[in-house]
Amino acid sequence: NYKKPTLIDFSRTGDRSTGYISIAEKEKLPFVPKRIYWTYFTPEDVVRGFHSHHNLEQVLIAMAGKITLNIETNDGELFEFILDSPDKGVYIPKQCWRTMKYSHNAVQMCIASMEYDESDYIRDYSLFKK
Ligand code: T46
Repeated sequence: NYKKPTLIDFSRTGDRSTGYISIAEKEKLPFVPKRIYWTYFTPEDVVRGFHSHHNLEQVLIAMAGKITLNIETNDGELFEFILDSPDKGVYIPKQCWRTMKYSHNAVQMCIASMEYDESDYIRDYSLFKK
């Protein structure tokens, strides 16, 4: 049951005078989280990612700044997402090649469906294409 990358709208509560809150409740997430990690201070000339996952599913959120996320699915479909609002996330299904670029102030939070397992990574693009 193959799924497509999709934008998730977490929505926000509040207003400019009080500030905002967004919540990742289970109704909004396509899986039950097992791990959360975050990346930050990525230089603007660095591209991260360059891998796919056998089984891992994730949701990426730009908690601050801007992330440009490019995804190639396992049937060759290409997606680009600009994440620049902390009330939005992108669901990345399993078996998608991804690259990410960041603004200097970007803080990326990743909600992951599995614990870290290096053997779940496909880091060779030619193997991903097979
Ligand atoms: C992904 C994108 C969006 C760990 O030891 N534990 C962890 O949970 C993670 C995520 C990473 N690591 C180690 C593995 C590497 O030695 O941290 C180092 C950097 O990881 P990587 O080169 O995979 O970093 P990114 O930013 O290219 O990819 C990460 C995730 O690994 C990946 O699953 O989809 O963020």
